[in-house]
Amino acid sequence: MSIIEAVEGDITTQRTDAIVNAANASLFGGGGVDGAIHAAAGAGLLEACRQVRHRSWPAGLPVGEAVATEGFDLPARWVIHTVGPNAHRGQTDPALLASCFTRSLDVAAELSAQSVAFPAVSAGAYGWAADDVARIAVQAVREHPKPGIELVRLVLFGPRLYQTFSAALSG
Ligand code: AR6
Repeated sequence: MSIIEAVEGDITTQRTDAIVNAANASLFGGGGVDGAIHAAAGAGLLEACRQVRHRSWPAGLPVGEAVATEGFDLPARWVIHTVGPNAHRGQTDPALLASCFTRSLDVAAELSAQSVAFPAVSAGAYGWAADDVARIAVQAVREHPKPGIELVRLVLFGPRLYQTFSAALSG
């Protein structure tokens, strides 16, 4: 039985085995949580992402897919990169967003991670409404078998997002 919790905070400081990055298809960094993770992890993360592209995803990581690198200078051992659907490009299918959470948990389980922290994937630059992200994230995490994963922590940037996710978790 895993614990699923919401906290307000910065995902880059989380001491979970893995943190999830709301990346873009290039995996070469960006703004928002992606920029914060790359800044905190150091240059090794970008180099590892380049290797992932070269070896596994030469055309870029598809929306709803997830892939892991080491965490380099982060407290977390692993970064699991996922690409959320971009509402501004008409990517509004909830299954795509649910897949980000499901596939990230698949990857975490493959790594034998016992704890995983997620940001609110697609709730920033990619334009999804926070309450939709919260509902879809909570449902996807609850429904996943989470083998070996004891803790899933949803890390929300700011009090409003934290309240939105707390409400979804208590529903
Ligand atoms: N810790 C936790 N959450 C954060 C942090 C942080 N340090 N910084 C921002 N957030 P976004 P997206 C929240 O835009 O919508 C990037 O440029 C933020 O408040 O980071 O999936 C990528 O390269 C929001 O609630 O991700 C892509 O191009 C949530 O993280 C694109 O943005 C997600 O916002 C991805 O857009």
